[in-house]
Amino acid sequence: MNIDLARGLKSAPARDDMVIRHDWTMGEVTQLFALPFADLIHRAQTIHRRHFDANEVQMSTLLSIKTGGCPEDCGYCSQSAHFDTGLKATKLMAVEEVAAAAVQAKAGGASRFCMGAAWREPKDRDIDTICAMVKTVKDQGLETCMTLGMLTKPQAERLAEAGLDFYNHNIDTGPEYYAKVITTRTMQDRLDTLAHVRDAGMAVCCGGIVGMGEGRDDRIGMLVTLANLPKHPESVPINALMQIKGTPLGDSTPIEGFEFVRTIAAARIMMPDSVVRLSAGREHMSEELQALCFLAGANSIFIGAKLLTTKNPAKEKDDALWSKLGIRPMEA
Ligand code: SAM
Ligand code: DTB
Ligand code: SF4
Repeated sequence: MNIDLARGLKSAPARDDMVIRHDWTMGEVTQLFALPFADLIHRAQTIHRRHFDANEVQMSTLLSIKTGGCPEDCGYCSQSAHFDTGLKATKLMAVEEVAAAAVQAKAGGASRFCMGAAWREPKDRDIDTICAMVKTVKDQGLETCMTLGMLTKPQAERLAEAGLDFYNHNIDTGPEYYAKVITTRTMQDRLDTLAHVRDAGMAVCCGGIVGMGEGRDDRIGMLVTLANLPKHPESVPINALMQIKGTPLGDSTPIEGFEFVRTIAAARIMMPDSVVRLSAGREHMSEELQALCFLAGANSIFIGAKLLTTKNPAKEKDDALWSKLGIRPMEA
């Protein structure tokens, strides 16, 4: 194997791309982002092919099991009670409704079923119902993922015992920009929850959002924080902001396409063993931009026409794209 060829450029950081690292610096990742586009993609694709089948994409479906009325003030979110977004709040869904949605998700080609609740944190009295949801989804032969807000250690242990495979809890942005986005909980609160999830033995799904008015340094800060965790998240969702009218970030300047692809490529290079998810935002992306994201090392997506409260491409449109690109679903 020709490592120099894989690096592609003399100005690339002189560290071995074969090693899984947890000591990334802002300076090194700034250099990565500044590479000529072809060199960056070549390096990301080379690493991608060492760790994954480059034509396989992991496919998850999302279900909002409790929508709206959330006490947190995340400036991007349709579900925060702090902003008037016109969203109707609901109670926690019944286990049978979740089971029916899981059957549909499986039929639609998903291998993982992700359940999201608009909570700051689950109440202990809801945990039995949540665990019953995990069991019923697993019975369909699907992997399970939940995103319910912050967890205590005992709550994380209960979810792990119930068989929950993944827990999603995003850091959302870089440390410097964080307070401009959320004031009701800190980055450290999030890192504490991630530690409870890890200690309980579940796989971690953790990433963030771009296109919230942050700078490249903030995107780099987010990736450095993720890649320097004691263990890389198994799944790293990179969401392009779905702009929501009525939220403070609803009028943010959308991220430029090549900058989004660079963010995906850097995530792939920094976390070679992780599945990188081209997460929210596909609805507004061209087929060509999505293809560039896959070339840059994205290998996971949400399928199904709805994310939590916003749109995602329809199955027919996605199936046509997979066929044009020769993409196959990754088995669980
Ligand atoms: N309430 C829980 C929490 O925030 O911890 C779980 C659900 S929350 C909707 C999960 C993640 O979805 C957020 O952390 C954020 O990264 C992402 N998200 C929410 N709204 C979004 C939007 N409008 N565009 C892109 N990503 C979004
Ligand atoms: C993640 O990183 N993205 C998903 C999932 N984790 C829970 C959520 C995207 C939400 C997009 C906005 C909405 O549909 O409300
Ligand atoms: Fe609530 Fe989660 Fe939305 Fe923040 S992202 S307002 S915690 S639902």
